[in-house]
Amino acid sequence: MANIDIEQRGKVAILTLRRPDRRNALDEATIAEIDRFFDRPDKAIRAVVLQAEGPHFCAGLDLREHYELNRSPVEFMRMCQEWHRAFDRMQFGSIPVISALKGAVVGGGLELAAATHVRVADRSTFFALPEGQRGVYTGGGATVRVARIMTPARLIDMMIAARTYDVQRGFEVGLAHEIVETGTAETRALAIAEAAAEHYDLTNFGIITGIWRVNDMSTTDGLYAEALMAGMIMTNPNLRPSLEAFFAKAAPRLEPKD
Ligand code: 1HE
Repeated sequence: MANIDIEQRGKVAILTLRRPDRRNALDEATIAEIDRFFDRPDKAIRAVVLQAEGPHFCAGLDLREHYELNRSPVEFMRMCQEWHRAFDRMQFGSIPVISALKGAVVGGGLELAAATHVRVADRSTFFALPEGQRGVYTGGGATVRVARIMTPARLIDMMIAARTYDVQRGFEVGLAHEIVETGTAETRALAIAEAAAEHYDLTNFGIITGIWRVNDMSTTDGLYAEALMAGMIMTNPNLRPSLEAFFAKAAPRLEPKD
């Protein structure tokens, strides 16, 4: 792929956005590459790291391409649907995706990050939706995904009051799940991905495909769906060795850590 580098390391695929000259802005080709990867990932892949070249994670929609294509409303709406399809495949694809954030995570870059399941951010990270200031509008799912993470009220405030959140503020509202020293987000994301790749695949399936969907349902439907998923997972024969390790006090101890 031209815009995304894909490296497979055991059960983990490392996807690297590689348009640093444009601050990894998302053009049509990059979205198509993301879509293609998440449409049919290799069966051996059990977790993904999403990272970026250069000092910034992603500057959002490629504004130059947008300017040059001079899209009609329908063309732009179709483009948004392509973004939604690619990001949905990532969010609901049953494989954990760990993003390594740094520098700008803005506009469509924040929309991309919001479709990942674990967000590790180094201290250089900042989050913004400069849509109000630039007279543009989110089209890659922020009004749904980012709103759900940090509340619709904060999303509106961020866009109207043109706020840029530093990494600490982003962490406090759920945009980042962990803050690490500058330059180390990729290493930490890889460690999380390698551990997640060892989870039972059915458990990861339930976590990734189930939890957001259940939260779109009524209480009754959600609890029913949870019981169905739990019935599949909790009766899986693979669970028995894990419980036996716990009884033998051979399982990792739960203790507070990041
Ligand atoms: C770009 C883009 C881009 C940089 N599209 N080319 N997103 C934005 O409004 C963010 C726009 N970008 C920025 O605010 C800044 O570039 C950054 C804060 C991300 C980085 O600043 P800096 O000083 O490191 O870089 P720079 O000098 O601003 O940019 C370097 C080059 O990248 C420059 O090109 P050059 O030819 O002059 O070297 C920039 O033009 C280019 N560049 N960002 C195209 N986004 C589905 S809708 C989603 C809604 C949106 O995402 S709207 C976009 C929001």
